[in-house]
Amino acid sequence: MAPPAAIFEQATSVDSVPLKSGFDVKSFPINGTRSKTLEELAEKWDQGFKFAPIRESQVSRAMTRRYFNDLDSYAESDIVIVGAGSCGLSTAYMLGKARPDLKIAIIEASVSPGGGAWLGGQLFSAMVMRKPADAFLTDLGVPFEDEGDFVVVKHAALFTSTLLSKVLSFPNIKLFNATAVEDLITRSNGDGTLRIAGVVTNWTLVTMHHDDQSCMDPNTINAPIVISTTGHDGPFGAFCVKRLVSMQQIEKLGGMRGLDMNTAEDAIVKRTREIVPGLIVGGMELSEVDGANRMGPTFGAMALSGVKAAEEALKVFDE
Ligand code: 48N
Repeated sequence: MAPPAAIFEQATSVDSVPLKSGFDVKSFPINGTRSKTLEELAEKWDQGFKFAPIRESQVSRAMTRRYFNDLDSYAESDIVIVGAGSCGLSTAYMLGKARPDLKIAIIEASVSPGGGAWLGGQLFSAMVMRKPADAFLTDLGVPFEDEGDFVVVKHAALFTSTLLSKVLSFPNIKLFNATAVEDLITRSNGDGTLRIAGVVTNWTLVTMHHDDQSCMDPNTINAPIVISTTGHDGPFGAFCVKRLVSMQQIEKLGGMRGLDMNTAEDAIVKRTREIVPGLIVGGMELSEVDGANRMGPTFGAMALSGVKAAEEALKVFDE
């Protein structure tokens, strides 16, 4: 029997599908691929199909009990990652694999994590990564087409959704999305400099409306290491490095420079580092600190900056 796709290749519409002789319509994919359980269900739609009974409060308690247990547990985290874009998620993936003993909280302002990595560039689907970042894709299990000096993932969402699913599957990682970091917890080193000791958080919608409401105090998460990957400048972007400037811990931002792929990607990966004690910066947020060039629609530096940021963090825990 010819595979269904091959049949549809010749079709101009479903009605005119030139069914190959011997094609058994009843074996059409939907019937051929449903699991046994779903298959059994399908026979019951009209014979008393019903969901199991529930009381609304059971749903509420199932969500809130878990969420508040997580808030309680991650109030003291080992590492906080600010920003779940391609760099932050790559960092989390490397840390989750390397150190299942560490408690890692990811704080993401948007409801949907992934940052700018759902499309390749100018709304085009394919994602380009320059070698040697293909090694990260291989480690992650994301298929790509090899074009010599670079590789192409057929859809950026395939990379980001695979990375996100792997990160969320680690038992020691918790994603708090729709939650913004709106300040940093600091400790004085006694010489005018500060060490970062955690983050100050609020629901993102609250953070966005501090100016038009009475005070809505935040929550906190203590952690000896914060890794900030909040992207280049924008409404929320480059948050932690901007805060370092306003706390006089760094003099000023270098400001992201114009697009130069060859310069930008090497610089971002090589300079991923601890900017002040307790705060590691990676990804495009770094371009705002050092005045690095931007690279535009190529993502290898985001993945490998994440690999490097994880290494920098583990140096602290391996000491
Ligand atoms: O994707 P981004 O913006 O940042 P990166 O560094 O992970 O990846 C950057 C990459 O997408 C590019 O910009 C590409 C390579 N283009 C380069 C170029 O030349 O244009 O993700 C940052 C994430 C976002 O999801 C934000 O919502 C989040 O960080 N975020 C925050 N989350 C919590 N608290 C905050 N204060 C905050 N600020 C940003």
